[in-house]
Amino acid sequence: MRVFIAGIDGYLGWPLAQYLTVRGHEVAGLDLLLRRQWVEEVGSHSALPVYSVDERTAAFQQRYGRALDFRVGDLLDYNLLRGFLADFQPEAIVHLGEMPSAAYSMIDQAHTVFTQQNNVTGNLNILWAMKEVCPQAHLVKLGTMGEYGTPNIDIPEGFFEVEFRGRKDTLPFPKQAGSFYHWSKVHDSNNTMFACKIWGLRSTDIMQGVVFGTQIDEMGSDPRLRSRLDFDQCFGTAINRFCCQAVIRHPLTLYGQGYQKRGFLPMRDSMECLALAVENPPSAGEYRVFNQFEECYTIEELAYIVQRVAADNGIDVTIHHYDNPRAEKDQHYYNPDRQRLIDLGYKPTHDVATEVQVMLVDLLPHRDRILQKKDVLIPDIRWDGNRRRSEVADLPSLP
Ligand code: USQ
Repeated sequence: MRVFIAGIDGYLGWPLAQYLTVRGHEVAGLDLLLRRQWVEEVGSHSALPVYSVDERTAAFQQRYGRALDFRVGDLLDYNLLRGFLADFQPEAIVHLGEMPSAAYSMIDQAHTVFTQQNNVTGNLNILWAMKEVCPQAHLVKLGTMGEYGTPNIDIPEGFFEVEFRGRKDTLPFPKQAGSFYHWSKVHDSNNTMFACKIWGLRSTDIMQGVVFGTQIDEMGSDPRLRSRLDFDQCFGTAINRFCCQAVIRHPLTLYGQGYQKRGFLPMRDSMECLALAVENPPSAGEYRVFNQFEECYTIEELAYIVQRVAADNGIDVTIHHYDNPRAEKDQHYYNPDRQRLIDLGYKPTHDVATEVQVMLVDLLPHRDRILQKKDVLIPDIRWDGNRRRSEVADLPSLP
């Protein structure tokens, strides 16, 4: 299939271009390279070196024997996007081209507005361009499990049957997002659902959990083909941060008690799930939702896994509870469904420890890069709007 990736330079976009190519698809993509700038803006850099677009595409050509149509450009430039899609005529569009950080969206008014304008407008541009130049294409839209929040009931895949005052209907499951970033994804979901209804577009909205990992097998050992791996408070996700902290023996930063539960999945599972979605499109006019994660864990459970695997590698690392900069429930019920991808053939790996071992081996040679920027490990962006570094909290000591 011809697959267009919006956000082809990103943490997931770059490996996905390779994964889909190996599966025989023809890939093209657009990226404004903003992720590189945002990470720099928050005072950090990727733990794994990130190569220039020319270096990345040269390595791609060498390994996969074909050129990659990777263009630097903005999704907010409608004519550029529309023209690219009109030329390429994708059968699928994977939309990974958004600002992905909850903390970044909470910095101040300007970052909130930027996040929502960038994300919502970019997605609307894709929907309009699809309608105008490739209405048969399938939009695989990256949403987030964080759209649902943490309700005190099970979380279905997008829709649920409700009975109210004696009448029944199947309705979108209520969204209770936890940051302005997560709300931008809710707005995208609503706009996408509406566009499918009125224009007959087809879309899979992926409610993805927190992704972790440094590599997929397809990349081989060429460092130019590796993805980035962030560890700052904005763009580093929990397990990625914990692994970077472990290799420099920085205490693992649990926010609050650490009982927050989320769905997590390794990068390799994320690739498989996205490919399964691409290769099994819905019918015209259908908007469907997949919850995409491997398993649910508390943050504390994950910190223990990283601590144990680090110890197996001769690295002793402690775990500290920091006062939580976010407004989120610490103890809560969490039971989301994830059946649809399994029905399409997804086999969850259930092995965080094996993946963490791979990550530690990949990160150890870059210890000095992480050490250079270790100040970004303690969060100071707070959901109450008052910027202040989190301190080690007076919480029950660990067993
Ligand atoms: N957390 C810690 N310590 C840390 C970092 C995070 O305890 O050092 C906790 C947070 O308080 C939160 C949980 O770990 O409860 C997850 O935080 P995260 O930073 O790993 O992930 P999050 O901010 O939720 O966002 C990430 C991606 C986002 C994606 C989302 C999926 O950045 O793009 O949408 O995961 S989900 O969490 O399911 O909404």
